[in-house]
Amino acid sequence: MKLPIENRKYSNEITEDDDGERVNIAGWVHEKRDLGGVFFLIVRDREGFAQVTLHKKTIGKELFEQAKKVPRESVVAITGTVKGEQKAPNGYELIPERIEILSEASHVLPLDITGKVGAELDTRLDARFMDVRTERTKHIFIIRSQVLKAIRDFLDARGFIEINTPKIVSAATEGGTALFPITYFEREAFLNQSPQLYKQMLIASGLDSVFEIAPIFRAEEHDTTKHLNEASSVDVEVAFVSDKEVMKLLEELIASVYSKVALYPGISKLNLQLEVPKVPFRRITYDEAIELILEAGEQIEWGEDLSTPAEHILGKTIGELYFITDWPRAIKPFYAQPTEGKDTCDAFDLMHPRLELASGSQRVHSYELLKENIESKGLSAESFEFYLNAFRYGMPPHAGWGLGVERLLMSMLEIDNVREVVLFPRDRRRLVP
Ligand code: AMO
Repeated sequence: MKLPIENRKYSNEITEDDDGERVNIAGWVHEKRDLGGVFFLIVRDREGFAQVTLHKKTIGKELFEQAKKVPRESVVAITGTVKGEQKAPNGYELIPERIEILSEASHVLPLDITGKVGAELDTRLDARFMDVRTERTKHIFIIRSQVLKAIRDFLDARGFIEINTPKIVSAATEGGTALFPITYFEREAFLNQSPQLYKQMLIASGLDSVFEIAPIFRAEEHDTTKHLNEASSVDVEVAFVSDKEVMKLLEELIASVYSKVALYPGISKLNLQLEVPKVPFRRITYDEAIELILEAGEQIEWGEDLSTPAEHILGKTIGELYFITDWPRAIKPFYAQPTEGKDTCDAFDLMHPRLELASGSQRVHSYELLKENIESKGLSAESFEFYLNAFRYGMPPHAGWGLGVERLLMSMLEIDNVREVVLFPRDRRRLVP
């Protein structure tokens, strides 16, 4: 067989109307069925399944034996003639004249692809290349690709410019969550926790509305179903607007992504009825959130961050996507704009009833205030000089947010563990594959 395989067709590109045509297909041997006089090979490709039918009487002995022997999950290329067959997938079967084994699979497979035998998530992640061959996992990653495209299309239509900022950095941005130190020649450097400082500096560049979709690294020690050590974040920063405008942008983006994904036929493979959330989402203040949590009998003091049980109480009470606004200054980063005359700031979190999806804020754009805020958090203004400089020569007021791609996907697809929506997740124990 010459490569590339000439005029290769996906299984769903062939129909009963092609009856009598000679076609080439290629894929994995999904199943073998032996009915004595007839032997079926079910070949799988990205788009579905094709049934290859071998009648013992009419097909050459050599071909018949070859088909029987090929191990499941081997990669084959098949040339054959299409025959309309209502009982077969896509309404046709293929009568082969040539079966070429391009790669023979070992007999004992690490996973069952047909879905008849379930496997633990760890086993699936260890053999991820194979796990993606299963229908459910494949559709999760096709949807992930569609979500990213929907986000880019949405922001592009609103005049945003896509940026790329460094992932090897010299300073922390998100305080509380720890950094991964790396050796950078003679100096210490870190993997970036967020493109926060860079996206803000680009507001001083005049690019006006910018976004980035890129990895963020968090040295989270805890092993939970919603934390990764390497996650993907959609970061947005907009000049000359307030937190209110970027909250509106965020809810409209979420609704737009849901409505795009809802049209995807593969959604049925996940047994989902996707409901597009209505905008505007509900907004509650941090104070109101505290009241609801206390009313439900959970302990919390004003000024504390919300624990997971507290988030769940709110989620149960509210039951849909919502924003929490007006956070205490002390638990939000130095770049959030303080609310005048109060100990709160103009920051918000976007919450799904199960977990936090995004955070954002109006940013401090005054050089003096920013410097003061950095110092009041116990950080050295000197190590932020490269960032502070951008505030000294003309910095527009601005606002923005960061949205976790995996959090959005897992909540939208009703998936319990965040690792399911990352091809090769990184957590405390997992560094390979
Ligand atoms: P924050 O730290 O809240 O804000 O992060 C933004 C969003 O990123 C996602 N996220 C994570 N997802 C999986 N695993 C993790 N360990 C993890 N950490 C964060 C969450 C979270 O809501 N600079 C600000 C954003 C801004 O103000 O523009 C920031 O990074 O969905």
